Amino acid sequence: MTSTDARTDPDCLFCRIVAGELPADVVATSERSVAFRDIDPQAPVHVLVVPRDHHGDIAQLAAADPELLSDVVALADEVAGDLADGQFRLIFNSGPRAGQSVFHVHGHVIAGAELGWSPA
Ligand code: D5M
Repeated sequence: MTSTDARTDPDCLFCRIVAGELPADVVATSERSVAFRDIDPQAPVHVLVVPRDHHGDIAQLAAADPELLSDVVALADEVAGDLADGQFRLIFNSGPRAGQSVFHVHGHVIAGAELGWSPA
């Protein structure tokens, strides 16, 4: 399936969370995106921001719907302001070797602490 084939994928974990079929600790929403706490937090604030529409990764989202990518970033900023001091790291793993395990694009909002810099 490509990013333009459908707006939802019934087999996609994050599509099912967006649809309310699976539970999640939702902390913020916009018309087009949903933010929920990561199940395995790596920082005091670790929230995933996902577009409601299914796109596999950030490059596919940017190519197909740049306004939706902008909406994801705006919701990440809102979450960091609500749950931390407004300063945050926004990480999009893209591809298995970069650590992507769920193939519905999601930004990791990491905040609430002094952050180190050791991605490898
Ligand atoms: O990030 C995928 C992230 O998704 C990873 O940090 C765990 C998180 N995850 C997996 N399942 C859930 C559920 N059900 N709720 C909340 N968070 C979840 P990646 O960049 O693809 O490795």
